[in-house]
Amino acid sequence: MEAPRTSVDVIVVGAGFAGLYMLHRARSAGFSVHCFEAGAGVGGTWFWNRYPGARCDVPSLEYSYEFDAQLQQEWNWSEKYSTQPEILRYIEHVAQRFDLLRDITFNVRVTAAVFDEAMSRWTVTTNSGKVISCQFLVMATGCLSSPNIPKLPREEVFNGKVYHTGQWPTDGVDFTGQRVAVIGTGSSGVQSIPIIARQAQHLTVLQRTAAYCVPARNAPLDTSYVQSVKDNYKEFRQKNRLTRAALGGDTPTGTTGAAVTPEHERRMIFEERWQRGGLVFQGAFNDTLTNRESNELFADFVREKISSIVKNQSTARALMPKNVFGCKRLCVDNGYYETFNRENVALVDLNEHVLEGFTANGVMVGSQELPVDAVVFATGFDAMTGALNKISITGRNGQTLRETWSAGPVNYLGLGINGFPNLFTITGPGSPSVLTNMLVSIQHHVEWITDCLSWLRSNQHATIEVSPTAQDQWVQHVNTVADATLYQSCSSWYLGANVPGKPRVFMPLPGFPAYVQRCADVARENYLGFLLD
Ligand code: N01
Repeated sequence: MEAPRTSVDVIVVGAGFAGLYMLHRARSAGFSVHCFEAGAGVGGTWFWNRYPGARCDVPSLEYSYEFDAQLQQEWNWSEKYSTQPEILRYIEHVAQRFDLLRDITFNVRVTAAVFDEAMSRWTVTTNSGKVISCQFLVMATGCLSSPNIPKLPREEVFNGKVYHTGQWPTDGVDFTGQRVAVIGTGSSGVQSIPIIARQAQHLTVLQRTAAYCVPARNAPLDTSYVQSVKDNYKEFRQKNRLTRAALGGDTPTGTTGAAVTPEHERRMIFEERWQRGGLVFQGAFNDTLTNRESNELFADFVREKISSIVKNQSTARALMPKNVFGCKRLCVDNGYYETFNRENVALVDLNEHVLEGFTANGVMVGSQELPVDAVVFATGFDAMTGALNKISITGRNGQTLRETWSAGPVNYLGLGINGFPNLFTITGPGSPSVLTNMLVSIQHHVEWITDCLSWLRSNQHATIEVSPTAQDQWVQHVNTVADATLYQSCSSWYLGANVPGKPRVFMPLPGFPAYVQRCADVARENYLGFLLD
């Protein structure tokens, strides 16, 4: 890496999938760019989340960049769902192939950014004391990158080891012969629990909310299938982009639940998707998240499956989710429910037994000591706003982002915020982001932002800023779309409800195709809703 200059056109914060592509795209468009990354390497989510069993729940052939035809033809994924090490190898390969490393500073965290109104530039400060100025600041800080670690009393007295899935040690952890407790049963817990169970002497799963899990049916990729996708990669990607979640275009969403009345037909549809595996299960009907009756059909089917897989029926009942199906992100598992048939695995329902804190030898649960050698927090993230709010960002008139978002995030298109000129957020709240295949949303945002920067340059505008009216209307629009769904019905990280004290606001926007159309219209109408200087 060359030493960063003191002034560049664009600073990108974060070197995950979003930051790397932003760096590549903006540099290719002729801007000088520098990227800061807190980790020691590229990869973002895939750099930090090295927990046992970490893999993507979007199929490998979809969870990859499409901007370079040769790259997508040459790269070969080994499994239907890629593991974390394989995805990390891919992203490292991309960084090298496009010569990105020379413009990235690693092991440095951006701590502050202040907009200088006289100069129309951002001054960015890092924890290494570096101060650098830029015209445009692009936050590629990730939606799930700020770990949520509950403060349990007396952690300091615990003699064992404590881990968080999102901050896993680079060298891995060997649980052989150990008694382990995993707290949390979202995607990270569901993926790591089967692997830890196979390694540890004993595993106790501490569950607060039971998750809906669908089998992944992971397998090595069939070469003739891969070739058929590669032969028509453009059409394959396009089909995916036209779905609500920008994924699974080969498995179209069904009709409404009510349209399929005979029970045996419904069961056939569910069973077929259950056997196929993966997130497309959710698309068996098209009103899963808008119609309670339809939703209950899904919920009942999964509960029945749990009852048939888990031998101990009391454990099976505790594993059966009670909330609305899909209002927390669906988990895609590899033998999760089966793990509870193992002799060395126990489930504790935290609704019945309160998790009181640590002791020297373990944790106190329901007034009883559970002796363990290691505790794994699979407790998720301060999603979507957490990483941005960690940085002190000051826009016009001394206005800070933390204050602006104190009642929940507000912005326009999930891309820009009133009072913060020339600041862009990739896959920010208010955009489909986490409700989609992230790679598709990331590429869409990076390309939209780069086109915008080029347009500003060609039209000699120094700044672009969201108008207050456009922002108000957009926030209203996101709320209206979310209110028409069942997403508000449970305490998910989509709502910030997993983090104590965080405002309860539904952050992402459902529906990718309509959103893409809106972004294109805005750009075509000379960035309608933005103020230009
Ligand atoms: O986090 P989560 P995650 N005491 O928030 C529990 C993506 N991802 O890291 O539901 C006890 O989903 C919490 O309970 P509750 C994916 O988008 C993708 O698993 O709040 N328990 C919950 O059970 C995913 O959705 C992949 O009641 C506490 C769990 O911890 C997102 O990241 C893999 C607690 C947290 O679940 C986040 O997933 C991994 C407390 N104080 C992640 N606080 C794939 O691609 C929280 N919990 C497959």
